Amino acid sequence: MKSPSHILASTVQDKIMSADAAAALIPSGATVGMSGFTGSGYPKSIPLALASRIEAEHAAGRPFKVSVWTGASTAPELDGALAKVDGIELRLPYQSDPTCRERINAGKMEYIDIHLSHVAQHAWFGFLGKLDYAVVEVTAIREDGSLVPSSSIGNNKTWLDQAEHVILEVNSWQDARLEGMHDVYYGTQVPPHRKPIPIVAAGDRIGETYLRCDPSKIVAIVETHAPDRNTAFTPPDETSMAIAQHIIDFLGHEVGKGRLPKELLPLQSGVGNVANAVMDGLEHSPFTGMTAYTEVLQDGMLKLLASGKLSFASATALSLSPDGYAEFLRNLDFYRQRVLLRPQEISNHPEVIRRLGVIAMNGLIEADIYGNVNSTHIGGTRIMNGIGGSGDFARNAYLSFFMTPSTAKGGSISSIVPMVTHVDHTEHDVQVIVTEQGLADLRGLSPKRRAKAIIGHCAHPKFQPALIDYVEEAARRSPGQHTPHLMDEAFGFLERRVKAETTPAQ
Ligand code: 0RQ
Repeated sequence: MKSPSHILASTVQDKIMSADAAAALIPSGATVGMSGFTGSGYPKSIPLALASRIEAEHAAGRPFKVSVWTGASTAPELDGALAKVDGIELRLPYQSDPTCRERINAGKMEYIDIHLSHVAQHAWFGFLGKLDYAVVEVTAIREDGSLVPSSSIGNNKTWLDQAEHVILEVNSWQDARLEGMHDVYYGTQVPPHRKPIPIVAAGDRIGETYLRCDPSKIVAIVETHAPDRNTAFTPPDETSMAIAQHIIDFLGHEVGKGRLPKELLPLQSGVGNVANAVMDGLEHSPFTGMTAYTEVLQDGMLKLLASGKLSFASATALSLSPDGYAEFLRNLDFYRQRVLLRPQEISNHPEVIRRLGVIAMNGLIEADIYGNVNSTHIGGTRIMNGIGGSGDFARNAYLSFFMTPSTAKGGSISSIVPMVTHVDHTEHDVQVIVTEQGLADLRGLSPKRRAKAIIGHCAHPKFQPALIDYVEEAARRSPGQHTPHLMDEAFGFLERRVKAETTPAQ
């Protein structure tokens, strides 16, 4: 049989098979470490084949589930397909798939929401149990058996190291010119043998270009030709542009005060439209020579690279729109000089984030008047996505921003509340909160002063009176006056108060 050009190692040729045959190797109850990070570099055909198999098993009355570990969110062909057939016993870490979300919130799927930088080390420490299979997308298998990573690296290094068996998807859709854009660091050790991670600038290369894989562990290789999810961003609206402008003005203010250099410090930007809008806003800002040390490279950052405003971006995944990806491929030789993809344990490493002095910018669902942030839960019980890398960056950043529109659901819900219904980022990790209304700089403020700043600058005018009322009432009745609260009213107060204000008297 003629060797396809992207599978060059002669030792593994006999492992090439169909996705159905590869999926048939995975037994019910297995734990599978899959590649994939924010819609890129995930296996495209094996999860679908596995989902069909699970569906057939269920139709025959036989239970069949697997546990799935990934880098972060994937796509309908992986999370969506497996969740739809009730094939996932347990899922970790970050996901954003609607079917997964529905199954998790219905109590039909276990989900562990874990800091992205923790996943690999928890696997090495043995905290998560045994990894049976790695299913990893790669761009090519080289003659010496080393693997050219694809459009994300995520936890692939760890899955390939830790899994008992390895299944590779070699995706010829991924551009061969991705080769050389990766930096896979093999120096991480388990305590007490750890050494410093030698990154002192966003663009530092410290590792290897390829992933290693013990060929004796490879049980199947499947060839695919399928695109990444690559969803389009909505163009920045008035609200996200206002949030972006507040952040840019504040950064300018910090440069003026001498607390930031004029090219700023390495940027981290979360996922989603608001984060993308901030990058868009930076395009029209006075800052030049910026760098990024982040997880995902979205369209906004690509534009900054193209214009030269951003000189380098380190990430673990590309997360581009179809247009963004087309631009990336058109000018790949340019971007190759300016983009590096690393394992997520390095892109999100607390030590490196602290050393570089990253400026972190992440979204939130609700923030309370004292600066605690909920990024993950609706109403305290229903998961939206997960904490992702926001905690890795927020706690260790030089400056940590959290941003959101001041209201949700068509203006009916305030994003600023007396007490968050779930805490992801404590008041100790949150330095600046931004809404379209304004920006609250919480640095150096005690709790009561924070409340004043957050309500005054960030809350929507419609909800300000109720929040002020809460604070005043808490100042009268709270047993402790460090962080005054009315425990019996904290969650219901705002709703009741606003309802009373808007319901006409009988
Ligand atoms: O739901 O679409 O059903 O209406 O939450 O909200 O406003 O579209 O905002 O897409 O920027 O996401 C925090 C979820 C924000 C995201 C979060 C509802 C709202 C909508 C989404 P609908 P928006 P965004 C690095 C960083 C955690 C992970 C992270 C996130 C939906 O930023 O997942 O930061 N962050 N990772 O209607 C009820 C409220 C609400 C609310 C919003 N107060 N009450 N519903 N919603 N606020 C990247 C990685 O780690 C990979």
